[in-house]
Amino acid sequence: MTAPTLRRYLTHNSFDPDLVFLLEDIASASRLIAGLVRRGAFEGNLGAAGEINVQGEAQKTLDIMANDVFERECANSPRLAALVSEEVEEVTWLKEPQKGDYLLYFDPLDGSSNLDVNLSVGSIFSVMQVQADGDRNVLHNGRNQICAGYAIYGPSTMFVVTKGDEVAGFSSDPDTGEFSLTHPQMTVPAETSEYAINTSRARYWYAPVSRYVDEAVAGKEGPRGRSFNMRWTASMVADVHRILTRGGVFLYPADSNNQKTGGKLRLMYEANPMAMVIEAAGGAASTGKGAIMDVAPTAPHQRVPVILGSRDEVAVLDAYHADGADS
Ligand code: P6P
Repeated sequence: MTAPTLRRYLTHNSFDPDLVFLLEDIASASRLIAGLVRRGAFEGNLGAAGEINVQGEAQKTLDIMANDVFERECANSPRLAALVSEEVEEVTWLKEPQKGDYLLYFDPLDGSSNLDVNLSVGSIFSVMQVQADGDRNVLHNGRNQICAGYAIYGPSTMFVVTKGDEVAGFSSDPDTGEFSLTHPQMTVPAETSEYAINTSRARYWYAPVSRYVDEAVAGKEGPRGRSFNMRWTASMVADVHRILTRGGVFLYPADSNNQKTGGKLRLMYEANPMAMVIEAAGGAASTGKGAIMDVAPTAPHQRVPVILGSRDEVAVLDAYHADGADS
């Protein structure tokens, strides 16, 4: 029995037909971006674009190219009303919004600082719907996502998608590009002894995060009574994919150096979609003060604290946040 293709899986798992078209367009964009990343060095595209994006970050040439690929591949998707891209300040309206039309939020190339050192990067996407004819509001909380997922451009290219009930992982055949189901029903183990955080920011951490990391470093002799491992790839997609595959907890928390923004990662096209994937896989996704998907958005590019992964470890961090002062 050959593994089902992405289209067969989507059509056999009650994805709305127009949503199947959109997800296939996103998968096509991912396939093309994988090629751009793979050929980056040959085509001289690994460097900076010389522009600063709405995030105040130096754009890589491939950031802009990946964004253009998403726009081109998805622009004609039936019922797609708007695009919200990390790389574009304004919302791009493709049609007059009608109730039920799709809203696509995406980070076209996440972790692009890893490109010139040949480490895994990815694309992240989230889909919600227009709530009423003519409604141009794109600020809906994460519980309204009808599906979400990511592509990871690593040793293999994978496409991971959920509509909230289960998480399916598809691998791209290097010869044909076809995505086939290789990781059905991906689940996050509830327990873990592996955490991911940028420890160079330790001096900025608030007490709950410092306490968690100190106890993990203390290992068997410490209050947790066991050894922990640490991984940090500076590519959210790669860290989340590892956690989805073998468990772990990922932290990009609020700290005294990101007080103004409340975190680094963006709610609409990084935190929300990854939270939907992780929760659908049995994990948890928190800001430290509540579930990420319960955050009421106030701006398309707003940032939030992110603590996600194995349910039991996120619960420990939530408990420490409930105890500890955040200042
Ligand atoms: P830092 C990549 O720029 C990104 O948005 C995420 O993919 C990643 O988890 C994080 O930022 C890395 O941030 O501060 O460690 O470079």
